[in-house]
Amino acid sequence: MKHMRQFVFNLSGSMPAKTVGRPRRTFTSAIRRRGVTSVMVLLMMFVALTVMLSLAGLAMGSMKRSGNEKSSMLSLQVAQTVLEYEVAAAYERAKLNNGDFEFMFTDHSLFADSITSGALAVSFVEPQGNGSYAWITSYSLHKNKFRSVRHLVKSRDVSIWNNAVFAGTGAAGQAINGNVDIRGSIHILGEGEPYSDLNGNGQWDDAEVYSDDNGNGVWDPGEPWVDSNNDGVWNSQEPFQDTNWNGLYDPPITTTELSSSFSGSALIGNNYSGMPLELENMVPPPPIMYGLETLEAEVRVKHGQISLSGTALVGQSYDPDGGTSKGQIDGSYVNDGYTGNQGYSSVYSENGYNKGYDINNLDIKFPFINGLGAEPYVDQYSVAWSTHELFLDSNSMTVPINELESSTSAFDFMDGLGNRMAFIPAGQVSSVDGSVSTEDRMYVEGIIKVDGDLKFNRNLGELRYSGAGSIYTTGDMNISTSILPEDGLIFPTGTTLGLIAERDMNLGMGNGDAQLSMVGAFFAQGTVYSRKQNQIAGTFVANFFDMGTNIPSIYQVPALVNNMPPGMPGDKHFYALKLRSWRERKFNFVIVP
Ligand SMILES: [Ca+2]
Ligand SMILES: [Ca+2]
Ligand SMILES: [Ca+2]
Ligand SMILES: [Ca+2]
Repeated sequence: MKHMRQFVFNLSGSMPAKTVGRPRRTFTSAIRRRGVTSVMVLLMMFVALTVMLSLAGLAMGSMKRSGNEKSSMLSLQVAQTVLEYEVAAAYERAKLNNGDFEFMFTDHSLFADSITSGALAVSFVEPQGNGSYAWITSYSLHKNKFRSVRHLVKSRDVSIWNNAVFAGTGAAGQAINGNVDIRGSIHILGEGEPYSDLNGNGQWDDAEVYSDDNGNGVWDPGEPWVDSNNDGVWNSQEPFQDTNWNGLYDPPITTTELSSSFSGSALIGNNYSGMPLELENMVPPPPIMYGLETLEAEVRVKHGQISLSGTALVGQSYDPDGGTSKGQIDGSYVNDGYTGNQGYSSVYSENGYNKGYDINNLDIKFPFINGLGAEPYVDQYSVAWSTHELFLDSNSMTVPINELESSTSAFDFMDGLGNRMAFIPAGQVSSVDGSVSTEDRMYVEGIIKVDGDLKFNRNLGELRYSGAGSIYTTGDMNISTSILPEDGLIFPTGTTLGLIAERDMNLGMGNGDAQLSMVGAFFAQGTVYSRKQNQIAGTFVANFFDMGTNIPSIYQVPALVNNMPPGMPGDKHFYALKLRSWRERKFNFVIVP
């Protein structure tokens, strides 16, 4: 305004020369010739001139302002670019730090100058709470214009083993069948059985229909056939991995099919409310966030719907345990939504019920041990194995045991790789540490392989374990007894046990089996079958789940994902990055150059 006013004043000073010089036949000179020159006329001229000169002043002022705005905009662009760069960098660093952000100050001025000459920029990463959140802030200065923007970011561990239940294939027969009480996260892919797409059409193809004229059960050249794909040749069935052993290819779950169906008192919960005390004392307490115990439960379904009927719930409407445990789940990402006679009205999630699957970019697949769909496995020493089976076979010790029962004699097998398995019947002195216990005990260290099936007989009563190991069977794992840490040991930090079945895992399926209590990490390439009201702490990873009608409970142990038993399939870490908010920071000061 100051400049404009001066401008108007200076030009106004020349007005008399213009108006009192050589008379011209203009509107004003005509008036003068008529002798009616007056203050009124001068005033009109002054007003007209002032309006014109003011317009000119405005135009020049806005040119100057647009220069300032351009600098400010460039400064904002630098701040935003630096912010995006730092978010990506902080995410990469967090991946190497169990997903937690670390404090970081970075001078980005060289980078900023390359974006806009003369710009300066810095950034801060400020972790919040337990480190899974952080404010990331950038500051930039360009030609006296200061701008700052920030993101609140969250890293979320979406690893396969950071769930109570992870289901791979799924099928029209449902990935999870039957009622179950799940505390913690679930992740269902529902991708269908893996297959070789020989004709490259993106789907599994059965053999083309033919007329078996010579009755030998196979197509022979010359026998008529229906060329479904019009390639001029008869196509055989595309090979597939029959993960549920039903003799059929199970396709991906469609958008209108169920991935899981919950009714009765089924629950996907975010807390340990109602957990048997015996189990709760064997695992660390859940983390506390904002004053509430929470399992940070999220529900993810890539393909298929979740059916909720009766009193079945996803999350709870209130915080149980007198308001000390979190009721709502942290997030629901069910791509095809909820159905059933209650549907989404029984979903209590912080992000509502209608968010789709959110981590397609991570391309998480079911960790097949072998066969079609098996991927290379990188072990803890960064050695890559073409399949997980090859890793297990090369790093395990095979024991000549297919059943553990009360009459099994004490044994203690070990090899030069640090693998060891001992069985210590009740009342006998342990060959591992010399102790005596009234329970049947098992010590597992490293990776133990069993050819064929392994059965844990119910006459063991409870089997108590110590050590840090995994047992891998090339057949089924049949569990008819409770399997728990030894007294005083906490899973998974004081002791840890992984059970790996190349085929199915059967829990309490034997005639006369009682309900089981178990703590561990459980993997089945086929199906996990559960009967009885089993109480289990840990994680199940399998292609299918058949939970029956007796409502087993599965309590996720959040510490497991960072304290895994050795050699478990799918123990690679995946972290998702979430941008929770963006805002520009305003400051009440001016930079003086
Ligand atoms: Ca095909
Ligand atoms: Ca034939
Ligand atoms: Ca064909
Ligand atoms: Ca099948």
